[in-house]
Amino acid sequence: VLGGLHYLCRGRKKRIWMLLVLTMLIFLCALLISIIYTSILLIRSTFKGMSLSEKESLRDILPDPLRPFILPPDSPHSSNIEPITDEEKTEYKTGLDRYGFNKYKSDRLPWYRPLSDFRDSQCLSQPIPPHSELGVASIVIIFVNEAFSVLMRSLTSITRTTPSDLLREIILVDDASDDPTGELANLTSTLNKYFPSVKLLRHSSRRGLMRARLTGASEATGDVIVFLDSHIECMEGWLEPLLKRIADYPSTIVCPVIDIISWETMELVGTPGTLELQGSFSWSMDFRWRGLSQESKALRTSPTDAIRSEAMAGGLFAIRRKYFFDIGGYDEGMEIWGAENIEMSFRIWMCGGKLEILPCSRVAHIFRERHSSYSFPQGSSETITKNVLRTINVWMGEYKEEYFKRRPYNRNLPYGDISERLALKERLECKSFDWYLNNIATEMLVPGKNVPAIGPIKNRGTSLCIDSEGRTSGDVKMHNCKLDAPNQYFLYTDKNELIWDDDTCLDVSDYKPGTHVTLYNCHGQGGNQLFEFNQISGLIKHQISGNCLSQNSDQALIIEYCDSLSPNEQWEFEKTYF
Ligand code: LR7
Ligand code: MN
Repeated sequence: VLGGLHYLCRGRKKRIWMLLVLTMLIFLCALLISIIYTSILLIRSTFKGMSLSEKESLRDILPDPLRPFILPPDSPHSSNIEPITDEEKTEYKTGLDRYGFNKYKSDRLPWYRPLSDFRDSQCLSQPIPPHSELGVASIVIIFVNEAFSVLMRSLTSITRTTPSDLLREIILVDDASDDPTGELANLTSTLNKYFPSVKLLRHSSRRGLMRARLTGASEATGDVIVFLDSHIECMEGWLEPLLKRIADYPSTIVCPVIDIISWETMELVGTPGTLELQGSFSWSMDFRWRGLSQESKALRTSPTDAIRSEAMAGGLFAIRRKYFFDIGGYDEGMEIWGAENIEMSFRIWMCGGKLEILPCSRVAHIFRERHSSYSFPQGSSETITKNVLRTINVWMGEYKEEYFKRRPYNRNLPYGDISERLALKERLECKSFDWYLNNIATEMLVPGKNVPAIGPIKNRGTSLCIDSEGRTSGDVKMHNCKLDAPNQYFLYTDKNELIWDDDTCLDVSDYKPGTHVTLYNCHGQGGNQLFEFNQISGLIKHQISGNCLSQNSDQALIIEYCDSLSPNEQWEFEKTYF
């Protein structure tokens, strides 16, 4: 060989060439070996389920035991997301009846799905403080008979979107599910497999959502407790703004914006962009959303700023653990569901705290078709009424009469012993409900404040009264006057609206004399809903048409040419505050 080489490389030039070729050969060999080696590595790791690069990024988002390396199944069990066969249709129907949402579809959706980011773009450029300044959270989720796939999706979305160094623990409280479908039977083993660090506590009998949350809270060890419903999906970056705000203002309850997952499609249908709404309540003690008052608007300069909120929806919020207990936790005399959110809202504001919605934190929630996938052992309206009566008797003082105006038949129902809650109010030196109405819930309709006259509204000609008949649409009728009739309790506001049951307005959309007056959702835009009461003549003029309220022979409320001499156009309010 050497001889041959020597022969080939006889010339000086040839030798140099040969050297070059040899170097190239060696280099090529090395390259080939390294390519083969990396491919073997790649193939081996793909056999383990994922590629190297994927593995690296998963390690980034799943760094500790709360993010078990074995991921829950990500792909649908089945492609049949729409029920087709009779059997599938029955499964769809049973699911909807039992749970109030499309459980059929939920069972076929992956546990994890990325959600579109609805945050304002400015949220993304907010500086994120070092995690060590934020404190750690304990997430408490209570449930009773929750659909298994929905519960798993809630947990998966939390573990995917929550930085592990901000999470102390997830505590699940099973409020004595009797599990009629049997699908929760494997809950413990599934948790052990996919969510080994989730703590599961069980009540042996139903104790209701307030006491279930207290059970979870008393196990929590983090700086902050975050309460969530069991049918939610968190969006990227949801927790950091909540913790940041509490770190800055420790006696604050903060809520994420609640995006809507439709019960029908199970898709996210929340409104993108900035949501300029706050939580509030009606005088019949239902939670509702309300636009921001001028003062609340003035408190904000950027779409990322916190929204001051009169009340909270109740299911999703964060609070410093110590503060939660100091401020009175929940009223243990309340049962199952309802009013605890209003009670806590009053208490927080009146006893020195604050309640806010943070637009950069968003959590989606399944809004059911109808209420509850669980029973109310004492009956649903009895239970909710009891919770409401406890709330108003502890916190509202004389303003509880506004509730009884709307629900007179609930006045004498039993609501148990509230002395402990009254003592709490005393101990915390809480302010009055009057203070709350004047400083926080400033747009609630209050007779004598922004309501100069209240019904029943009596016609001098016929002595009949304007009556909504309990409806929120359709023509308005006249009935015999009754003092305690909620359907005749109309408020004449300082904005010149005639309002029944907080948000139904008298409305006239055709301006000809003889036109029927209808009930219509109050839009606050004036227009067809403005009336002017003249105390002296007794006329109530529909401003835009220039005609006056009257009644026809069919006992319907109509508009007519104004005639101050006609008794049918003269009206008397039950009480005025002019
Ligand atoms: O006896 C019970 N035991 C429970 O553990 C009854 C209920 N629960 C659980 C239940 O499984 C669920 O996880 O409590 C949680 C809340 O019950 P839901 O989902 O039936 O309530 P909701 O979403 O219909 O109602 C809202 O108002 C309630 C008032 O009592 C609670 O405050 C809910 O937490 C609250 N939910 C939200 O705020 C989410 C957004 C809704 C809006 C607007
Ligand atoms: Mn809910």
